[in-house]
Amino acid sequence: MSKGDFYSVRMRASEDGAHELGGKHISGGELISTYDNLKNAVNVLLEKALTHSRGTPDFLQIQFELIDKPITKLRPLPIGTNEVESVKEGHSIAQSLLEIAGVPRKCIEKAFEQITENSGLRGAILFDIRSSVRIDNRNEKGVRVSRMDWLTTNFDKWSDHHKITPSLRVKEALVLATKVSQHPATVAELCWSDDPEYITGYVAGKKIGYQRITRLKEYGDERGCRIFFVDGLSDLHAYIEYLEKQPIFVEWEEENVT
Ligand code: WAQ
Ligand code: MG
Ligand code: MG
Ligand code: MG
Repeated sequence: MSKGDFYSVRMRASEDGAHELGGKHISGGELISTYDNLKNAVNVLLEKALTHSRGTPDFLQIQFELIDKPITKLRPLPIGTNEVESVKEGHSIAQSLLEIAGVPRKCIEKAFEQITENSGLRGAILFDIRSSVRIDNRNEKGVRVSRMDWLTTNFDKWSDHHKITPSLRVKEALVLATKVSQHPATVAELCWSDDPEYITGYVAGKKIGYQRITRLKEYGDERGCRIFFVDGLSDLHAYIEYLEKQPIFVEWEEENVT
């Protein structure tokens, strides 16, 4: 262990048994930590799982591992907020944004038809925009994006500048969306939480940035959604490798205001 080393720390928690034994997904989390901060990092993830609105976990796993690659820095996607009155209006705006981002109408319709059946996952599904079918072979697991973070001090400056109440949730979502959208094969992302009390979701993409939509599901609904719309995926394995393994730090610079 040397001074400049970073560690990937990951957590998953479920109820009524481990995920692989059919348990209900409660909470997951991933962050990057220095060696000296590991105790705190593990605690942040433990706290997240133990106080979760989806339930009380009876299975929890936290692991850390040394990151053996240089960490790429990315600027956060520009953020926008779309205020809507109803879920119906929210979905309609989400569909328009996906179309602007480059997802064909037919593919958007197909994806929305399958949202309910794909809602119990702990990861994301990959949806091909040409064939309009799900192409990851991860079943009820999905693909979990990992090895990404944003220093709290820098995130707090960003939140302050954008007049957004800082929260772990917004930080995690914008970090993930920034990492995912940066890959050339990603066309867009659609997301809303599986936490019953959180109804704001987003559509993200290179062209449109991170577009929050204030209502994408009803309060109390435990069905979430996370779909990555992808194009030109000749190498699915390399794409998933990027999502799971490429280390990313998001960093905002006040001068280049976005
Ligand atoms: N990698 C892949 N999929 C993930 C990951 C990940 N690291 N984390 C979560 N998911 C999937 C998984 O299927 C979850 O069920 C689903 O996404 C929702 O996750 O106000 O809180 O963490 O700007 O519940 C977006 C809006 C909040 C934030 C999204 O999602 C805002 C949210 P949650
Ligand atoms: Mg419970
Ligand atoms: Mg999350
Ligand atoms: Mg959740």
